[in-house]
Amino acid sequence: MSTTSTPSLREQQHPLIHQLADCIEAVWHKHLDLSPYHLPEDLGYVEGRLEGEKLVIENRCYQTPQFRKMHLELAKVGNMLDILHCVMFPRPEYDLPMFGCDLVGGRGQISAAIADLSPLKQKHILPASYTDALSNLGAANFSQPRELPEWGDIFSDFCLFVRPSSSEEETMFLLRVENFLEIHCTQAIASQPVTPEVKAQIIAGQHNYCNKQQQNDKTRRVLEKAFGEVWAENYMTTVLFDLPD
Ligand code: BLA
Repeated sequence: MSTTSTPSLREQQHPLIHQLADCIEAVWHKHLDLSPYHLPEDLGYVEGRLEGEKLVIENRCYQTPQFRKMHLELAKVGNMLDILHCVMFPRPEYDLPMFGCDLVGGRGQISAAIADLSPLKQKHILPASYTDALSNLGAANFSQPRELPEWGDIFSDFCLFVRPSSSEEETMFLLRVENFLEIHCTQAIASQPVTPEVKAQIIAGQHNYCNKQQQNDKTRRVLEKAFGEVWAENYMTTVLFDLPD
């Protein structure tokens, strides 16, 4: 394992991952006042081995007045597996959903593309301003929708979970995520702090979100195989889905 810095991983990744990583950072820089966020134990850049292949993880992390932590992670396992993972954790003083996105691919094909603005206060119910803006985007039609796992009850009705089947569908996914981020950043900078009671509800919602995401065995298995069980548990609970205080 090493913690030195390296040229950007995205240049070696699937084009959709590269484009989405650039897009996420561009929207963040355009709308938000970013400061650095330091990950625990210098887990910014990590190398391991999985089934004889090199696993590289590159993290970028920021915070803003509205967001406690905005995490963009790129990972690559040899030529077998390419991953983009992104989560924006709102500060619990603001009634904002959780933006989450995961792209998983290998050998030139993205097998899982998921993006959502997930409600925290009430199951399946987003703030009305979000429902309005997201409804205005119209329906997203993909030829290969995918079934959410059991723990996926945290996601909203606007959740997109597909296997993109052509470059047109890859572009559609990219544009959709850009729309989600534009809506989210615009709403976030206009939002006002909530009462302590609502804040407590939001904290409970973030705990539930993180607990459910920690049940993703597919993520856990990749990390366990490369770094061992203890490291994977630590990484999933302190870097990927840490709970707010
Ligand atoms: C699926 N995530 C997966 C898969 C792998 C990973 C290998 C299976 C792909 C497939 O079924 O085609 C692996 N994802 C990783 C790893 C990391 C990662 C190793 O992020 C990190 C280093 N996951 C998230 C976020 C969301 C998410 C933020 O991290 C959603 C907002 C969702 N990933 C998600 C879902 C699945 C998935 C719903 C499908 C799970 C299933 O079908 O059981």
